[in-house]
Amino acid sequence: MPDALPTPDDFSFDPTHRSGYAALVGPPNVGKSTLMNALVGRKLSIVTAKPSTTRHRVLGILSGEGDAETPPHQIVFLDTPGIVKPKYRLHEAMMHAVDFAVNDADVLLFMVDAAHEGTPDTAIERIGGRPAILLLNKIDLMPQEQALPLVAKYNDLRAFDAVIPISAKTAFNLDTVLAQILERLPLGPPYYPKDQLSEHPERFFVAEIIREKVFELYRDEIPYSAQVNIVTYEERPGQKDFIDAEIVVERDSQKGILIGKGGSGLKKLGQFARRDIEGFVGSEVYLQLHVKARADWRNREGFLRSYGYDV
Ligand SMILES: Nc1nc2c(ncn2[C@@H]2O[C@H](COP(=O)(O)OP(=O)(O)OP(=O)(O)O)[C@@H](O)[C@H]2O)c(=O)[nH]1
Ligand SMILES: [Mg+2]
Repeated sequence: MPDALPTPDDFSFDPTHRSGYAALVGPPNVGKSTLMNALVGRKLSIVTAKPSTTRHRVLGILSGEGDAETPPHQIVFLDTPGIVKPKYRLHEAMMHAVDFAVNDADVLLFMVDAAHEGTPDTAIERIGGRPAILLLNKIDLMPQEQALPLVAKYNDLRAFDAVIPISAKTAFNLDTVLAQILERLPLGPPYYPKDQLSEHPERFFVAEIIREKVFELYRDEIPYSAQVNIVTYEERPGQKDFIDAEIVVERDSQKGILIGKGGSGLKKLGQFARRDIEGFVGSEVYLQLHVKARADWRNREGFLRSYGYDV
């Protein structure tokens, strides 16, 4: 006799438990990744002051046991790249990531920058009958008397189930965001163990941290021409983990700028990246960086695929 098969009871869950996907969608640089990190309570998705930082669908999981006001829940957030008109195959792949997230979503969270209002037509087109919440972010930058009419204006569109002014940065109104999501999330069991925060492998986060530093330390086209691949990630018992990462750029001239005089640029990049990687993985690491030029990789399907993009 094999071991007893699990009884249905082993799969039973609290019938008041709510679970589902909440996709964060909107223009570049409005604060989507900042919000997901704030809600999940861990920096899972990189954030920079430059637009088009996020390139993938980044998953962040928020689980709660519930209390008098809140049901037990698991919200799986899908952070997405800012919506752009594709200029490169890379952009097309990024927009696929947005579409996949939107398709999977039980609740859509559209975000705009409150100070740069635009008609969220691209948002409204994508709702498709599902619950949709509009978040007016960066409200901390705006006097209150300007914020209230803005909320009224978006409510008048009657396209969204709720319009919430928030600040992802100062955590203003995030409790309202959670309450509004939970109200619209289907009943169901958790999809992931309740202590899990994401599902990407460690090497994904490490590559993203290095890319964040490229965005912070370099200007113009360099951040946009750069791709980070983890070549080796070796856990070494009793020693620091060994990470070998390659940074791919598009031209030899960019390679030169990235490396800097006598390697000073790459050294600084490595120091900043290593500090954050160690904070993320919780132990010391040995980080080795090198740079390669791959002409026009942003338009080349083979490269994009091997770098993990959905083309
Ligand atoms: N003042 C203020 N700044 C914010 C707020 N939320 C985000 N930011 C800043 O806005 C910039 C962009 O934030 P991100 O979270 O990277 O924006 P995003 O929408 O994920 O951007 P993409 O990934 O490029 O689409 C960063 O400099 C953030 O610090 C906010 O509520 N208030
Ligand atoms: Mg982002």
